[in-house]
Amino acid sequence: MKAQFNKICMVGLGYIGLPTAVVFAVRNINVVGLDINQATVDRVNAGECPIVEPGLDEALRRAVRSERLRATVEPEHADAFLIAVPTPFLNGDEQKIPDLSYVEAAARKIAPVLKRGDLVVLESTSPVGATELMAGWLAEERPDLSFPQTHGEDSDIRIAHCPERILPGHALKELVSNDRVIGGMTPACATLARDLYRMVVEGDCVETDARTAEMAKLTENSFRDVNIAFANELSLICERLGIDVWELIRLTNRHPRVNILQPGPGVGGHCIAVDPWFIIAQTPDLAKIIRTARCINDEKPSWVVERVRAAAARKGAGASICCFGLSFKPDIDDLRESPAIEIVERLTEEFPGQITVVEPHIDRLPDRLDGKAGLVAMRVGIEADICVMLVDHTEFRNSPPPGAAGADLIDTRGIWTKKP
Ligand code: SAJ
Repeated sequence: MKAQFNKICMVGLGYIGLPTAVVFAVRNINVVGLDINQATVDRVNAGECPIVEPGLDEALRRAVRSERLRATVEPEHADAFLIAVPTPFLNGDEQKIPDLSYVEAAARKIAPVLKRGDLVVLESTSPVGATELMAGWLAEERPDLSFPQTHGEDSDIRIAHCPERILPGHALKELVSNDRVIGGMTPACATLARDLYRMVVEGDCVETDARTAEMAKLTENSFRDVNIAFANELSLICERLGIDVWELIRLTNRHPRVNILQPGPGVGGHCIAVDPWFIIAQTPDLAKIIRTARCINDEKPSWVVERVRAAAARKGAGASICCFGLSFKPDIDDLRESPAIEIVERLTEEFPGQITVVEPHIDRLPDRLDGKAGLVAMRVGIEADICVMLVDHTEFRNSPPPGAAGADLIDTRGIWTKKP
């Protein structure tokens, strides 16, 4: 079996696939990006970056100019196929069950161009067993080739799961420096996938089986979710007991074996609030802490709204309310699945005409808030009767707390209440 990768096909040119394709291409590996969206393909081929990620613009331009990277909507031959397509919930958010239809569509799409010796890697965050399902879909399409589930180490096609673990905003660096968990359907599958990743990864590439690799990714994000939920629960308890939770955490974290994360207005983004449900869906009777943590974090926006409601009652009718920050975490412009947006939207319904927002990373409010709230400059926002800190952007951290006489400050990030 060859370990020679002359050409790689990246399936899905989104937040993970595109930076991954670029990282391989700038290291002089031929990459073809396969996507279902013609507009994305056209933009990539024009050297234009369709997503916001520091440094990606320039690297993409270089990759396309050097002819190492191009994009297409039609599958073509390659030596390795890396699949990074969405794995959302089935039927939207109602049922928290993973939807593998994009993975299935991607597998069936590349199946016709597979040839003996090829490697197929699933990178999408997936429930345990998804890699085996993918192998099944490929085998259905290509009865002329052998696959690891039936032929083990003698299979024509090698299959592995290698979950991405990059932090949005640090993609180009983390794609290279992070360790990778490489789960093969057989040991030979893992070894071949490791050879591929070693071409660009400077961290360790650790081999395991596919199911463990799937669970590793879900575990990492569930670990973070559970730990944020612990901090969020503490913030509720401390509020009731009249204790500053931020000071409490700073003090307890001085213990050599305690490291509590930070409370906030809730957990946003597309990963940490989603991936734990993949574990819960498969083992609902066992995943008790994981489920409880999800619920605690999902309920936090309601708690923030309740606190604003109480402040508004104190201030009297028509009090002006300014919310600081909309993105799902600091110093980015990514508003998707942001608890701050959920909070602001609920406040605009309850207090129409009274809400303004300060968000230095955007020029206009998202459609769902358009016409319901005003986007204002910081100097205007700090004059509000009630100021609600939702996202601890550096710009906010570096500014003094709002100073309007008698203003009510609701600080979900602990940057206005910090003691020296
Ligand atoms: N948050 C808190 N308190 C904290 C830390 C985070 O409330 O102490 C909130 C943030 O404000 C945000 C949410 O959690 O709303 C998630 O932010 P994050 O920075 O923890 O994580 P993501 O979603 O940007 O990226 C995560 C990362 N996973 C882990 O750190 C275990 C990243 O490495 C993964 O690649 C990514 O999910 C993914 O794609 O799965």
